[in-house]
Amino acid sequence: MNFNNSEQLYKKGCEHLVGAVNSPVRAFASVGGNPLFIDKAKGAYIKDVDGNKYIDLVLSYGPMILGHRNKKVEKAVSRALKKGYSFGASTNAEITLAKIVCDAFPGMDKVRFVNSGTEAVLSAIRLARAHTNKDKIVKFSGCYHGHMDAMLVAAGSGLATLSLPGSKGVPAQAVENTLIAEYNNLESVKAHFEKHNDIAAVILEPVTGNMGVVQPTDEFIKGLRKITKEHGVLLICDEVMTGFRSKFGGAQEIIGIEADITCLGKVIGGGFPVGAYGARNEIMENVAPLGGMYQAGTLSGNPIAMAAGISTLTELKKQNPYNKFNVVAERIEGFLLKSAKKYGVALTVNRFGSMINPFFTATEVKNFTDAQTSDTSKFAKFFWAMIENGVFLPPSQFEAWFLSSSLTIREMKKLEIAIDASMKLVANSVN
Ligand code: HOZ
Repeated sequence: MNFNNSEQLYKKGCEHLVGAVNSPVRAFASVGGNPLFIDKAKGAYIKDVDGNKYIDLVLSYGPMILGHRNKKVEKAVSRALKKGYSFGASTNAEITLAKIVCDAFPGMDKVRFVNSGTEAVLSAIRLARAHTNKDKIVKFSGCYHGHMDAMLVAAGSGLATLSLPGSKGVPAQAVENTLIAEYNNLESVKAHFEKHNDIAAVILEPVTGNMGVVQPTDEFIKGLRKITKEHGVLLICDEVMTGFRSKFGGAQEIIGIEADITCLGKVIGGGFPVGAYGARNEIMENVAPLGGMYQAGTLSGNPIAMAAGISTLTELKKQNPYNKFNVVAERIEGFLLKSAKKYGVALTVNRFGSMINPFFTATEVKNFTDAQTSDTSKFAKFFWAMIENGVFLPPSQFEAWFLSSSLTIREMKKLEIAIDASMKLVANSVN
């Protein structure tokens, strides 16, 4: 496979971009080599600037749930473009998307659109503090909630990929109200509740994607909902990845809980920059202009992004691909486990709906400590072998693979062959 054009763009990109990327996970730092530069994508496939074509399991880290350039979304975006790109004033499209989102989440009467998942979380945390008049936030190690200062502690995603415990440039005061607990360990939360009476909220990815895919046990998630209610502490579900992806009503619909505040992003923008946070009226009424919690944005509710979101969610509801996702993910899990067994590679596979990923460890992965037992050098070899076999994966052991409704039996056959060849290479290069 030839990557000459990507190599050249990488060198050129390094002159004026940091590491030639605009987000560190894209830098291939933990798998070695230089990032691929993308030319275009369609359906289940993505093509790099050297003309190499891959089945895309990155899907822009989640948003492209219908595959790339869905015809209906393209039409809706083109129509919106003809009317203007940004107005700095309200539009009917915002009301339409707000209704679709609030109807999907029973715990949400009102929603505020922002431009990214990071913005959604930082606003949700401010809102929780405004509503409770308390400051502390309980966060779980391995959960990633974007790059606001207070959440860059024991975070997954890029920090885990780069093996960074936290970020430079975050003042100690910015994280002194962040309390860290262990995912799937209710006792670790109770310990904080016993010690502190100024906790505003507990935030979590109800199913994680940023330390790889990890599901909560029923006891953990139901217990968390119960004790937060008992203590008058808000439960914030960061469903930036899982919202509309696991199910139309997010992971909450599957695991049977209702958050006090839900954060969304990715799928709700259909590939355009959108985030959102929403809650019951009594909570959202704290937000300006109704209340005294300030949060704003020039491009928030951007008409093009709203059009993409409305058409993506409308099409998603029509396709209802959630059963298909389970079947496809189960088959991919089967391919991974079968080839790992065949070649004697220790492997654990976690999946939830259309999110799946293998951990190169024999340990069952229930939290960040378990996830970190993965052999990341094996993942790096697997990653490049998959590239050579025409599959684009996130360049990190700790990022979920995403499925789109564009995958067909044809891609499944290719995936089976690619996984088998890549696992063989991992086994051979280790032994
Ligand atoms: N936050 C996304 C999922 N971990 C990845 C996007 C990025 O960091 O580039």
